[in-house]
Amino acid sequence: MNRKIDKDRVFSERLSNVKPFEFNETVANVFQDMISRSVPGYELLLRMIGLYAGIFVQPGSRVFDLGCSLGEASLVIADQARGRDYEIVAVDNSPAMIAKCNQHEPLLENIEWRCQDIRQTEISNASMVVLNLTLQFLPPVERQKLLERIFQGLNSGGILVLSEKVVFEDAVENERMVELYQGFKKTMGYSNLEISQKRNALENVLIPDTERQHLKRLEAIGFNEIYQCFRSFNFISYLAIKK
Ligand code: GEK
Repeated sequence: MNRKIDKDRVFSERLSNVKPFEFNETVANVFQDMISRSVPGYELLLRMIGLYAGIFVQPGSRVFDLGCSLGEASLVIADQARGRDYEIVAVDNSPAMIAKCNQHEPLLENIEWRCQDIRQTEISNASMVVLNLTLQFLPPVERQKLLERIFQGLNSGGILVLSEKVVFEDAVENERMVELYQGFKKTMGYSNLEISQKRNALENVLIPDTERQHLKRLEAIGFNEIYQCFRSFNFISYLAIKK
């Protein structure tokens, strides 16, 4: 893959009509810059996923990277679990993202880049399932069902990595966190115009849950150990283990 990183200017010009956000070619072309400047701690999240892979990937099993975008998490997993006999199934329903994944090293033959809706992905014999900032894009009523299927498809000792943007139950706290998060984006070089247009574009596209909703759901589904291993502003990541 061409690792040259193009700068995200998708929302830099004033738009007469801000359309709902899409993972199209324009976004895919700048996605690496967009996500690393928009998600506080994105690189650390990837490093943590690699660390989990080193510990939890079981020989003979499968790893699912659901909503893989440019495949960064799969690449880190492949690096950390090298030499083990296992497969990675990396899924995204954006043809533009998967086209770019297909440009990664052909030597990564244990990764299947698949253009598919993750709601159609059959999960079985999994030792690790990654939902790194993806669940928040599914319609809320469909989240529980997907997580249940993931739980059923995980082997004993398998893990789910769930990273998400969260919303706060208390409106004042939520406003404070939005203010802090926008401040973070400014430190990453985004203008007020870019921040507000992107926020409008994501309205009704990225629908965050609360921390309580995440925890209740993971517990109800049956995950035995749930750790919140990461937090930065309104972003969290859980490591959930099936005994
Ligand atoms: C990373 N995990 O770099 N089916 C398949 N893919 C979907 C669906 C769906 N129903 N809905 C959304 N996506 C990545 C980052 S980005 C997060 C994940 C973000 C895909 C969508 O096309 C996009 O590529 C990805 O989920 C979300 O570790 O942009 O904030």
